[in-house]
Amino acid sequence: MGSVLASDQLYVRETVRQSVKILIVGHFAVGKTTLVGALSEIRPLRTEERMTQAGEAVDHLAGVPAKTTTTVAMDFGRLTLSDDLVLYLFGAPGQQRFTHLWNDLARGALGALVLADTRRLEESFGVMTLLEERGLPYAVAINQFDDAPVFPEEELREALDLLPTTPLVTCDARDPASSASALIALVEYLISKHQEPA
Ligand SMILES: Nc1nc2c(ncn2[C@@H]2O[C@H](COP(=O)(O)OP(=O)(O)OP(=O)(O)O)[C@@H](O)[C@H]2O)c(=O)[nH]1
Ligand SMILES: [Mg+2]
Repeated sequence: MGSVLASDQLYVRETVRQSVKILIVGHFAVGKTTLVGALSEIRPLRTEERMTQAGEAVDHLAGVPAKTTTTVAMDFGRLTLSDDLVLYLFGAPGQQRFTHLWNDLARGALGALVLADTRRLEESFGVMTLLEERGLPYAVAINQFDDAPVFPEEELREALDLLPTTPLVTCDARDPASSASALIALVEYLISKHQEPA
């Protein structure tokens, strides 16, 4: 952070032919801002606000006691995935009180990466429902926190009630390579859906 970006990273490459809007979604404190920050080749735009005691009753800090801020509107970043494809990443807040923002954020998006935490899997249903209501395809990435339980894939699929075709991967949102693999799983899924006969 704070480093001067090389100009070839600051501007979109001339070879880029396709730009795609992707949503990064998930419940409170699941690691959305961290993932966009780890992946973005430009300084990510953030809308963090300090959390106050008033929010304690609504935003549960179990498992993330060091958290002092929360996203109040969106995260934004950019990732050039190949010579001709650039992804624009929009992190959308998952708390119910922010769902009105979704109508704007979801417009024009091709798909979403749903981040989930195995300590609070049931909290992922809200965002998955919002995506399904909007017909947006998604992949699920478990953000593996150090002290969170690890479950076999089949159990996770069942607990999250995923369709057999929905990609499910594990990532560390702090790690750019791992986060990029999760996004690539989503993009490959979106491409395969696009190529399906109608
Ligand atoms: N151990 C560990 N901590 C992580 C990981 N990802 C995020 N964190 C931490 O978890 C906390 C929450 O991360 P954020 O990126 O702010 O989560 P968020 O989903 O943007 O949160 P809201 O915008 O408030 O909903 C931060 O303190 C991160 O440093 C991870 O993969 N492993
Ligand atoms: Mg955030």
